[in-house]
Amino acid sequence: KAETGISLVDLDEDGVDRAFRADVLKGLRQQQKAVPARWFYDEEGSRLFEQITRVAEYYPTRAETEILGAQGAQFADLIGPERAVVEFGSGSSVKTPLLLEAIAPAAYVPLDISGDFLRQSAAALAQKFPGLPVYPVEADFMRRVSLPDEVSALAKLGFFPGSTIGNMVPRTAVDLLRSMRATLGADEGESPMLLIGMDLVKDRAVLEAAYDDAEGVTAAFNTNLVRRINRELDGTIDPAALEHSAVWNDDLARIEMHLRATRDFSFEVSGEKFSLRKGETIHTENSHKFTRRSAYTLLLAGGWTPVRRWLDEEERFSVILAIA
Ligand code: AVJ
Repeated sequence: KAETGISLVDLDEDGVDRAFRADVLKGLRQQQKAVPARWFYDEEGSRLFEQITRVAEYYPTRAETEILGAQGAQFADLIGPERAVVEFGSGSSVKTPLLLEAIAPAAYVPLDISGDFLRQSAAALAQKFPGLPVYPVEADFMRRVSLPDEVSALAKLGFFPGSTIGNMVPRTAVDLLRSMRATLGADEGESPMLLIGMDLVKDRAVLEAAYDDAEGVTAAFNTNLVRRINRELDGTIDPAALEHSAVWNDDLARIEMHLRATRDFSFEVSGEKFSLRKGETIHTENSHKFTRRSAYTLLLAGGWTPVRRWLDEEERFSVILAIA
């Protein structure tokens, strides 16, 4: 069952996403210019991300998929078949089926702010798992979400793969983990569980290569943000004046992606004037990496107690099961 509801995307009279414009203008007014990473994912950005997951240097998707494929029997043991799986995000066509096959849950509830994408992937999954009730919910999962009545009596398993938690600074990540507790009913009935992918700290060269592949797919993904700003927000940014940069920040244990000005230049976005000096950057993404302890500390701060942790064969990526 998938009903069309009111879109959560707030468009102005010209069809421009107000939140996108507000985030971009606010970010460009800062001393260190920045645009939140969530705005990468327009149609072209989502296509480029898919392509990133297939480049040789970008190991996280392959490593996590390996874990999900290899540990199904243990997931089934620890999680059981009685829960509703609540996925934070629309679900990937590869990882989600691995989990659903392994535990054969009572229901599947994907949550996503983008209704079109959500309904598409929910329909594909419902086809692949004919006996499985699927209840897509169009919602911003950064806040507490009301789940459908059909799953109110079931215990929940939250699923948050991809190390997407790593795109948030710790304060935001803790807020999200606490919202997940509330969404999954931590204070009602049986304690919810959470299965979460968290990428690991490793050799700097391996990390930097994963975010600056030789084919230039990640560079294109980064620069696509500028093309989106130009198209949707009347931007006049010359994409050729910006170069992709991916650098490991060792103090904060994260890869930072920036777009760096190769010369001084000025530009406009939505009629507002901005300028960059040669060498200045627009910060476009953080991708935090974790150790066993830093992952556990973050989860505990968000109200989740780690139960079990799995790694891929090469020990590049972790999947952690936690309980509220
Ligand atoms: C899917 C958001 C986790 O941070 O590794 C890939 C996005 N950015 N290459 C990541 C991404 C550049 C990815 N996440």
